[in-house]
Amino acid sequence: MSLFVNLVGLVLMALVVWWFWLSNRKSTAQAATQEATIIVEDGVYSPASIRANTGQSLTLHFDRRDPSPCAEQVIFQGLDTSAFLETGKTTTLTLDNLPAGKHRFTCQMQMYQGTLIVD
Ligand SMILES: [Cu+2]
Repeated sequence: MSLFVNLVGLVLMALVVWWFWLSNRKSTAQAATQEATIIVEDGVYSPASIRANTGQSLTLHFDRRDPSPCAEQVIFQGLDTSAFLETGKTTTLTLDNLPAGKHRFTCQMQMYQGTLIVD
């Protein structure tokens, strides 16, 4: 009887792990891209998360709609890349030969925050 209870417990644990892993995978699943448009407005980048493939290039079009000075620059931490964005215009930025990892991109005051996931 206790063996049966243990088995049921194990199966339930396996189910929980499987369920958690599955739902986790669903929420983080994002297709890798080579080109994306990011709207800069109201203190947020939309989308704020971009996924790309290691070693490939990525072209980003920043559509700045926020006139405040806060939004004027985008900086890719650790990638040595930054750009000035003109209000009401789209600024295109191309990143080549992407290194694997999670790279943050922010405005100069780090109020706008985004993540570039390269894998
Ligand atoms: Cu800012």
